[in-house]
Amino acid sequence: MHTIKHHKADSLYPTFERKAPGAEVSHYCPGCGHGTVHNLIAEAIDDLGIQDRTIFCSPVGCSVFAYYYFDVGNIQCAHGRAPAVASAMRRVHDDAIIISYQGDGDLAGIGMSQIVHAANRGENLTIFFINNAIYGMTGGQMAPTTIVGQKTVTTPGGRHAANEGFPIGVAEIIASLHAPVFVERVSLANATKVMKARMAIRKALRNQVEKKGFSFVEILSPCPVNWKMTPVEARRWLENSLEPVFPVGNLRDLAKGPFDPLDRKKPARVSERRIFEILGVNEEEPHSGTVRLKEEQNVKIAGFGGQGVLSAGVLLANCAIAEGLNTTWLPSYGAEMRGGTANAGINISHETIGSPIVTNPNALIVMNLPSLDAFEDTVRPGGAIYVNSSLAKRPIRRADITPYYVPASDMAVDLGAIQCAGVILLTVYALVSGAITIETLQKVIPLSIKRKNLLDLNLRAIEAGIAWHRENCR
Ligand SMILES: Cc1ncc(C[n+]2csc(CCOP(=O)(O)OP(=O)(O)O)c2C)c(N)n1
Ligand code: SF4
Repeated sequence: MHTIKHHKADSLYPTFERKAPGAEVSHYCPGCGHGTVHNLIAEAIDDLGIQDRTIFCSPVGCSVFAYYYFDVGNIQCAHGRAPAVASAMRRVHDDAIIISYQGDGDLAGIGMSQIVHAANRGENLTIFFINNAIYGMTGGQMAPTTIVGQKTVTTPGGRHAANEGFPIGVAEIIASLHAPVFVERVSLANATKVMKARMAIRKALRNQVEKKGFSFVEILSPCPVNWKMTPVEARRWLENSLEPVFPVGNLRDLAKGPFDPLDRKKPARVSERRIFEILGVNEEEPHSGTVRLKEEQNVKIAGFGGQGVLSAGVLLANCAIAEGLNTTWLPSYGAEMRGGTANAGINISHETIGSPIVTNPNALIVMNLPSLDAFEDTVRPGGAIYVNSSLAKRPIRRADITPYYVPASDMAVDLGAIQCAGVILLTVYALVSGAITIETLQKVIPLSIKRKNLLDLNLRAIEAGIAWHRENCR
């Protein structure tokens, strides 16, 4: 006799630990399609042997807690942004199998542009789009895929095309682009259709394993609770009302043949060496490794656009790299090309840096008065403020911070170029904090400044900073 043993897929956790009440059970409502799709995906992951290299991108929506279920790498993405997160991971993890799992509110509402552009780039990703024609998690509002006449919380009289537009066929939109290799719509209306869904899910994952390109599976899925039906009624409605609007079937399968819309054999990747060149970092330059930080440096450099605030930040971060330290640089600037406010946060540490954001710096370098006004209160007690006193002509108000008033713009004008003010302040910061050495600063600056006269000016700016420090800080 033939025996079939059913067991839970290895890539699903054995129990779903949740906060009580209801610990160790799925948080999905009875008859919900999410659980079915989770199973189909998990079994495919097992059978393809990819559990250890799969990264699952959870959306915002009822399936937000997919990371409680899938025993794979997990990341939870901002609403609708999973395709962008997945694309970024694609670029850095060549061998990872990356799944973006999204509802219709997430993918076709707030995230429509993300999915269209990821598909258009032909990212080698697998997208599972759970279309239940409603916003489930938030209590049944109209989704872009809600069908005409369907009653929802926000369309109590039923969706009317003249008011809310027509339901959007996302699979058709994706199939209208050149790059995707596999687009299929499936349904969970009955057991036979679930088996078809199973095959499409496997195919979409296998395509990624074989590096074939962008695969998209739209899955028509019941949401009995918000459709206000029993699970059995919901499956019937799915078949009789949803499927006619969203016909199931394959819309594209280029993965079958040799055709590769993106000519993937010749990947247009930027080499690491080129990235170093763009950043102005010399890869061959041995790290000096001489600096021992007294404490992690969280630096904010702020001023107005055109003062070289952002490039001073890049210079500092590159010096930190040259010192063999970990660093991040995160710019923030107004929409204007010139004259708007600009600031950059730079972290420097011996340890791995968790976030590039600098909210409370221990070193603030301010190039003008508005920046001093804006950021003085954010500095941590015991920190330091390096003030460009040529433009920020007031003493600092805080007593728990050490100020350094450097007339950097006047000094830079004396040298012959006002743009050098940032380098003067950076030099004073380097000498006071010890976070980077002057030798490193002198070595790194030529990597990003190619014009000889500008380079000379900047090297003289460093000398001016050293002289100011000698006269004022001893
Ligand atoms: C930026 C942002 N906007 C709105 C919300 C509220 N919100 C949470 S889930 C959701 C809709 C989810 O619907 P869908 O993607 O269809 O998934 P389902 O819950 O049906 O599985 C919305 C609008 C949010 N969390 N974040
Ligand atoms: S609200 Fe709908 S989509 Fe969400 S868990 Fe319940 S049945 Fe599933």
